[in-house]
Amino acid sequence: MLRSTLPAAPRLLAHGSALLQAAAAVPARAQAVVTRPFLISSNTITRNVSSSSATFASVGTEAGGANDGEKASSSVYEFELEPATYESHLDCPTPPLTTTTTRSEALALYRTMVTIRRIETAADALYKARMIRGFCHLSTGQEAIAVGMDVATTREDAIITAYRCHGIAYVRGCTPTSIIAELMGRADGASLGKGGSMHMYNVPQHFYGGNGIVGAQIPIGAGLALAQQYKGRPSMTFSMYGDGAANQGQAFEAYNMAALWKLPIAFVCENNMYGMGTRQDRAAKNTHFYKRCEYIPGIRVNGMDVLAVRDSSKLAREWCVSGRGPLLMEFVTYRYGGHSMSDPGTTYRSREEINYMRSHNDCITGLKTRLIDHSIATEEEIKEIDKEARKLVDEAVEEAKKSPEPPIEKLFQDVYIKGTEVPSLRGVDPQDIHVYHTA
Ligand SMILES: Cc1ncc(C[n+]2csc(CCOP(=O)(O)OP(=O)(O)O)c2C)c(N)n1
Ligand SMILES: [Mg+2]
Repeated sequence: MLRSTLPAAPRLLAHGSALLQAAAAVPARAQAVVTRPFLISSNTITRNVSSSSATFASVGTEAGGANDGEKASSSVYEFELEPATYESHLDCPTPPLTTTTTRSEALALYRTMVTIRRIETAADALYKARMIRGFCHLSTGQEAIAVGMDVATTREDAIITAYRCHGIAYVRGCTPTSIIAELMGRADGASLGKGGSMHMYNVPQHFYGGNGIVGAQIPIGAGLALAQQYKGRPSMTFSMYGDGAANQGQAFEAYNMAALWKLPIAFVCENNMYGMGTRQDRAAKNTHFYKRCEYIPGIRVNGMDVLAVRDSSKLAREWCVSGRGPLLMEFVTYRYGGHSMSDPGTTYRSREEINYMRSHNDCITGLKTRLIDHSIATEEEIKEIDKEARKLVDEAVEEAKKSPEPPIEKLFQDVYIKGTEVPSLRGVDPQDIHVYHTA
C-alpha cells in the first residue's frame, strides 16, 4: 500500500456540522472556530487491477475540454477513500470506499477541473480590468462537484443551479469563449450577452441555469423532475443550491412534493461553508444539510474528492431513475474567493483559514498528488495539461474580446415566449418607452 503525503483527515464533530475546533494545524491568529471539511484520502492505494477491461467515462465537452478517450490507458487503478468520505441519513446507501478509475478518466477529470479554474481566474482578471461589470460569482475551490457530477450523468439528466454556475455551464457544453463572452456582455455569449454571470444555460444539454434568486431553482428542479417522470424517460434532475439557500422555505416545499410524488430528483446542497458573508452555523440551526428532511434519505460527501463526487452521483442517479424517489445530497466544499467580486471574503473568516483550505484540501492538488504519487501520470504530463488549459482559456478571452456587444434591439428579444410579448416596455426613465422588436 502506498501512502500519499497528504495529512490525515480530521473527523467530523460527533454532533454534526463539518466545523472543527481550530487545532494545531491552523495558525493561532485564525478564528476560534475553523471550518474544515473532509480532506482527500491520505491512504490512496493504487494497483493495476485490470489490463483490459477499462471503461472510460468521457467528460469531454464541446470545447474539447477533457476527452482523452482515444488514448485511454487500459490500466484500472484502485483507490481506498478516507473512511469519513460518506455519511448517510435514513439508511441511504453509500458507495464503496474502494473505488477505481483509469488513467484516461483521471487525466480527463483533472483537465476539466483545471480548465474551470482557469476560466474563473480569467474572469477574476477581466473583472478587475473592468471588462466584466455587475455581479460575478466565482466557484474557485468547488470544481470537483461540477466535474464529478458530470461524469456520473447523461446529457438527458437535467442540472439546475444557482448563480455560481460557470463550472456547470462548462461541463454542460458551454465553451470557454461563450462563458467569458457572456460575462463580458458580448453577442457570442452563452445567453447572447444578455444574461451575464448568473444566467447561462444550455437547454439542448439539459442545463437550466444559472439562477439569481436564492433558492428559486430548487422547486424549478422539482418541476423538471416532474416532467421527466411524466414523460417516462430514464433520466433525473440534479437541483443544486447552497448552504445559505438550504434555509429557504421553498426548499422544504419542494422536498415535500418530490417525496409525495416520488420524483426522480437529487436535491444537491453545495456546502461551501458560507452564505453571503455569513458562516453556515450562524444561519442554519441544523448544518447537517443532508439530514434536513425527515422523510428523504440523504448522503453527505467529501466534495473535494472528485472520485467521491462521481461515485455518489452515480449512486443517486441509479436510485432516482429506478423510481425510488428523491435523495438529499450534501457536497462539503469551500470557496476560496469572496461571495462575489465586491466581497473580499476576509471580513467574516480569516486569511489563515483560506490558506489552510487551499494548501490542505484543494480538489485539483488532491487529484494531482494521487496521479503523481502513484505513477499514474508524470509531473511533465500534468504540467502539459495545465499549459493546454491555460492556452485554451487565453484564446477564449481573446475571442470574447473580439465579440461585439449585442445590438440594442436584441435586448428586448427573448424576454417573453414568442407571440406573448407586450407591445412596449417602460425604461428606467418613465419617459423612455421601448417598443418590442420580435426575433
Ligand atoms: C431571495 C434572495 N434573497 C437574498 C439574495 C441575496 N443573496 C445572494 S447570494 C446569497 C447567499 C447564498 O448563499 P449560499 O446559498 O450558501 O450560496 P453560495 O453563495 O455560498 O454559493 C444571498 C443572501 C438573493 N439573491 N435572493
Ligand atoms: Mg454557501
